[in-house]
Amino acid sequence: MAKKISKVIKLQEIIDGNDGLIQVAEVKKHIPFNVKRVYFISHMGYHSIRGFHAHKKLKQAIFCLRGNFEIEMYDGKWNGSNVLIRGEGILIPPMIWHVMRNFSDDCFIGVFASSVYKESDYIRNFHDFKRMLK
Ligand code: T46
Repeated sequence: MAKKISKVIKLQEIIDGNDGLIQVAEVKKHIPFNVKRVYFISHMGYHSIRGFHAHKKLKQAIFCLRGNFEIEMYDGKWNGSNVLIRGEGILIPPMIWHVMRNFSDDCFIGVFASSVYKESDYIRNFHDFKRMLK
């Protein structure tokens, strides 16, 4: 079986009776880098595909805050897929091709990133990515 690039991590969840849910991510405890950017992804359709790229230097922690979705990662070989449900996340180190799909209708994703947005950090072509891995 392929060695997993990153294991599933869990947010701290505080279920506050009938008054709601608190989901907590702390740097060092849940996220092993300093966070420079936070963004949220929502309103996907079941057939949406996101990701489909790698980053040269960016580190990210991707959390499913509501619903569920599937993520696949490639670091020279495909490492199987992880279905993330509410409260679960995964760390994406640099130079990992990742693809996110099969989003539930209510899926809501929160991403913590180690850098501000830089298009120059993206590798969006899979053949270029495979060449750069060598
Ligand atoms: C990743 C996965 C998990 C910005 O202008 N600023 C931003 O901070 C972001 C995240 C995106 N954008 C623009 C860039 C593109 O024109 O929004 C457009 C779509 O971005 P992207 O192709 O990166 O979207 P995703 O959902 O495929 O990827 C995002 C992250 O960008 C990416 O780093 O790993 O989520």
